Amino acid sequence: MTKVLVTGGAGFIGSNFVRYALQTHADWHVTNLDKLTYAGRRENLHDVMDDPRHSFVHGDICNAAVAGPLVEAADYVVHFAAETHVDRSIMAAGVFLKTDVEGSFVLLEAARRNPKLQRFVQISTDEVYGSVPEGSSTETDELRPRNPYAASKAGADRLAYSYWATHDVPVIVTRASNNYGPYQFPEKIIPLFVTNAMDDLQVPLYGDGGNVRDWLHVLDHCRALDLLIHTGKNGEVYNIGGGNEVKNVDLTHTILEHAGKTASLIKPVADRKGHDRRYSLGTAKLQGMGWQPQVPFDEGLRETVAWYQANEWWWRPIKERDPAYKAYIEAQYGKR
Ligand code: NAD
Ligand code: TDX
Repeated sequence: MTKVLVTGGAGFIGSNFVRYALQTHADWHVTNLDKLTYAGRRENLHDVMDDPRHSFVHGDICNAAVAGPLVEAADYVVHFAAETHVDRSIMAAGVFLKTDVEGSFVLLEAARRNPKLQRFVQISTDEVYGSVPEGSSTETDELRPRNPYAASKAGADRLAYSYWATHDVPVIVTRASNNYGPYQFPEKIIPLFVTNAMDDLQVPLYGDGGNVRDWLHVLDHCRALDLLIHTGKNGEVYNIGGGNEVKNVDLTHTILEHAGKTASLIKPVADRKGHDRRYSLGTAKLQGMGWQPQVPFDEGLRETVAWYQANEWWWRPIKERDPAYKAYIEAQYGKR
């Protein structure tokens, strides 16, 4: 059995990756280390919790006593665990530095002690490039993060690289664009807007709605990671972009259409502080290795909207019964 340690595997992308990995690789045993923060939920793993090839460990990547032995036992580490929401990093950045930077440091230190480790995948993000007015970011571009989340991720991205350059830890760094799909926490634009629309609540569009994000289906992300784990080159950075650059205002109209609602639900609200105008990833490097995104955005978005419509059991408890979620929504958007 190949021993794979996934961190943050109870979150959005991590849980999709765990499911994908168990289905795709019969010879993988996945250990899933997750702190179960507000964003990490056992519900995300409901169909794989009892799989004998999946072991869930409830723990913190910052805790070396817990995380260290798991890293030391692994053949591959796929490190997703992070604080991930830009708006929360604008409200309070401390936990972003703690988890995203220090947590990565704890894992990398342990990786130094594991001579049989074959791959340490540092999951970074397109946000490390900062706002891109024109053209597309390539892997060698300067990093210009512009919000505390992005800066924390950039710190971890370069720290991971340094452990390859200095200590020969078999690190690859991946920078993906905005993911969408099932099990995304309803603070991010797509699940927030879909679930609000279903309840005829307004959808708060920041600024003029002209900001552009490049949408990547979460399963296309998983497939790219799988390819990179097997054929990537240590010390290298890989962009993973969906090639679907869409303005937020256009995305919002499409979501409302799919949800069977009208544009009257759109509520223009104050802009996000330091709001990056555009992200755009050049993906020639990954495409040269044989990867192409397989999910057309129209289809993927329609299916994703349908998933939230069909899975109210998954999101209603968060939106209706979690006091921390309600407090966050009020702090971010004001009282309804
Ligand atoms: P998420 O917020 O849905 O999940 C994060 C997970 O990490 C949760 O399960 C949470 O409990 C866990 N976690 C947080 N702190 C932890 C800690 N100290 N110890 C152990 N577990 C901890 O995030 P996501 O959207 O799935 O993102 C996963 C990764 O992908 C992150 O590293 C993020 O920066 C990166 N990324 C995300 C996107 C995107 O569009 N969502 C795009 C590019 C990169
Ligand atoms: O209520 C909202 N209204 C709105 O207009 C929210 C939540 C967002 N937006 C805008 C801001 C962004 O331009 O929508 C766009 C997408 O916002 P988010 O879903 O918060 O994602 P973003 O800030 O682009 O960051 C995401 O992609 C990169 C993930 O959250 C990060 O973890 C990832 O690294």
